[in-house]
Amino acid sequence: MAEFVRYKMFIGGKWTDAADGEVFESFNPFTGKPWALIPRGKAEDANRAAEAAHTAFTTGDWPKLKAFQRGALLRKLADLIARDAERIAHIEVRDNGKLIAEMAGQLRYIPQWYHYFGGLADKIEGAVIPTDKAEMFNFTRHEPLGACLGITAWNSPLLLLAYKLGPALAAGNTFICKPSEFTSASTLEFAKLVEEAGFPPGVFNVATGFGNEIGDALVVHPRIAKVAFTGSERTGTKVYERAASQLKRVTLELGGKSPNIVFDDADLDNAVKGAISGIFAATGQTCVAGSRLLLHEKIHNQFVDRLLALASTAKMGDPSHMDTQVGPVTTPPQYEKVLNYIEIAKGEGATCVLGGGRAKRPECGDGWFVEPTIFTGVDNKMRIAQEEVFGPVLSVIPFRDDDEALHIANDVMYGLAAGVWTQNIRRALAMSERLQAGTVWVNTYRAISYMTPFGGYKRSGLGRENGQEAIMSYLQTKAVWISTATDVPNPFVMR
Ligand code: TXE
Repeated sequence: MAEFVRYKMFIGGKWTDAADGEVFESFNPFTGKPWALIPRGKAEDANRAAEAAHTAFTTGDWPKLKAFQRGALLRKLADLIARDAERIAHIEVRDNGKLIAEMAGQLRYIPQWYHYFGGLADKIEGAVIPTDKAEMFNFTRHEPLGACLGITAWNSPLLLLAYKLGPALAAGNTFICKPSEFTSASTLEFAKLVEEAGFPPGVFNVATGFGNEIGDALVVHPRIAKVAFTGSERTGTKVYERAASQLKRVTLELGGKSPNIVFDDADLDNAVKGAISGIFAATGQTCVAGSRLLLHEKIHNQFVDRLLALASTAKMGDPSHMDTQVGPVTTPPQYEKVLNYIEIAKGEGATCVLGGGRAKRPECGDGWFVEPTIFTGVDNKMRIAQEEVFGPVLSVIPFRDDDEALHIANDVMYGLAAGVWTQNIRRALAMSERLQAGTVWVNTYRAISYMTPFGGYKRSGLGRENGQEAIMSYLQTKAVWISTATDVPNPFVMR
């Protein structure tokens, strides 16, 4: 039997097994074989993690640190991530099936989150209120919330963690990450760097296991002050309900069914590349996937021809090869789900013009590969146009004019992102104003930065991650009133 890497959880600064010793296997999506064992934490482990994070928040060195010292620790962590970027990128490729070409770039970029939020740590300023009351000094302080929980999805574990952990720690909170049970390894590797950076024990914890076991136990744990979640709309709704039962703060980054709209005045060469990167990059497993391609009727046919010409050359295979362009689907349930949606689309009468099933190419081995798939003749009412597939499956929908494009684009329950391809600045501005989405890209797609707010309209989520705004969702405001009067006025009336 092959050697397994056996991981431990990171709780209260210690590496530990689950209380009952149970483990589960983590699989390599390219080989379809297990390679690592991960502790299967449950309620008792959730309790240990929540208590450790709470203790670190209330006692010990962390609450004593000055804001600039928290910032310095975050910057040190950033440098360690940069140092180990390549090693961790390879672990993610093995555990997740993501392309090394994408992961190497992502791991080199992630340190910026910790530099940026490290820099913000000592810029959290309250205000002095020019109060209307005589002999009174009134000011506000922004204080951390306590132990925060980050629940991450499998598609980009360390990037999604950076969105949450950077602002949480900069604001002075402590943190528990519950990574997806499909891809826990990179977060556990990351925890080694947090330890090396010298954060006090319990400031950052990783609690591994299944969502309905340790995940739910953490969400409802009384020590947890806030839940920041990335994942499906369905689970996000459940987490929101469970957290609401204890009035916890919640931010949610959920799915999307993002429109990528190409007008007849667009630079078509660039738009074709934008359409491809919108749906086939990361094997379509991104929340911002441009899974609905809206094409103006005048350019529809020639655009589809160009799209097919480029998409059919996509190189599939081993994600650890730098020149691979489409890797495997990350999990077996996701693999089945994507294949099922392809059948649904066929059943709904959409025309499959590329792919349309499992990839049986020799270079795909035993991996969970789906052929890059394109459907034309899609009506926006079809399930393939309304539901998140989260795979390399594109729905092409024609439109006649700007109003119709806008109507189709907004006619879904989601509102995470949208792309617009046009050379007309008036049209670009009008569309970016009227599209119901948290991000609008014009003549580009999938641009994301630590300094730009990110989040969803409608059922794509609640709150924003990244940018200066993000830090406020990890803070609460306290108003302080100090009387400078020498005696207390009439105690029976409000001051
Ligand atoms: O996600 P879940 P899954 C979509 C995608 C995919 C579907 C299901 O369409 O097919 O979601 O994927 C934790 N209490 N996206 O099952 O269930 C879970 O352990 C607390 C889109 O992986 O949303 C994991 O850590 N936590 C998405 C995290 O929630 C719970 C990215 C996400 O799991 C829990 C991923 C519970 N009761 C999937 N149940 C995007 N839009 O980026 C689960 N979890």
